[in-house]
Amino acid sequence: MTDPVPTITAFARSPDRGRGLARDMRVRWALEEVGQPYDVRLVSFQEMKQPAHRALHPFGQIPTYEEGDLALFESGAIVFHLAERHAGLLPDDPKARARAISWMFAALNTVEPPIVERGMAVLFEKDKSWYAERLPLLEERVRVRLGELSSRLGEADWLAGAFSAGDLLMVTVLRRLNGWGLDAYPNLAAYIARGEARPAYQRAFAEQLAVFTGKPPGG
Ligand code: GTB
Repeated sequence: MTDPVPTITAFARSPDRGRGLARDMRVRWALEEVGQPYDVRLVSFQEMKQPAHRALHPFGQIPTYEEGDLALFESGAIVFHLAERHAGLLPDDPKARARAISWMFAALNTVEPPIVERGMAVLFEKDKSWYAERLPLLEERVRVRLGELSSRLGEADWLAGAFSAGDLLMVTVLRRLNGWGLDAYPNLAAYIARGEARPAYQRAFAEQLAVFTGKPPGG
C-alpha cells in the first residue's frame, strides 16, 4: 500500500508577502528534499483559532501536518518526522545522525529565540517607552549567537558533514533576519545562500510564493 499524501497548513494570506519566512517554508522544503508530494490547505487567521484547527494545533497556528490518521504540529517535529521516514535529511550512521539532530535543536532552541525576540520587538514594540533601551540588548544577543555559529561553521559548507535537517532548520532560522547582522559574518551569508540555492528550496519557495501572487509557481 502506498503512503497517503500528507497535507500541511499554511497562511492563506502570509504577512511576509511571499518571502518564505513563515514556518510552513521549512516543512515544504523538507518535503521537497525527500521527494514527498504533498497537499496544502490554506487557512485564514480566523480559521486557525477555530476548534477544527485547534484539534490539529493546540496553539492555533500553522504549520500542521496530516498523514492518514497521524496529525502533527511544530515545524521541528514535522521536519524530524520526515527525516526519520525518508532518506536524505539525516545520516544513517547513529553518531552522525545524533550530531545532526543536535543542530536541529540548536537551530530551534538556541538560535531562533533571540532572532524572533528581536524581530518581534522591531515589529510590535517600537512605540514602547523602553524600546530604544531594550533593542540594543536584543541585538547583542543575536550578534553573540551569530558570532558563535559563524566560528563553528568556519569554512565548511554545512554544520555537520553533509547537508542535513539541522542545516535546513538553521537556514530557515537565519533567513528570518532578512540580512540583519550578517555583514559581519560572510560565511553565514554564504551558508544561507547555499541553502537557498538547493533545487528543493527553490521549489518550496516558488510554491509558497504562488500562494501570495495567486499565480502558479514559475508563472
Ligand atoms: N513553534 C511553532 C513551530 O515551529 O511550528 C511556531 C509556529 C508559529 O509561530 N506559527 C506562526 C503562526 O501560526 C506562523 S510562522 N502565527 C499565527 C498565530 O500565532 O496566531 C511565524 C511567522 C509569521 C509571520 C512571519 N512574517 O510575516 O515574516 C514570519 C514568521
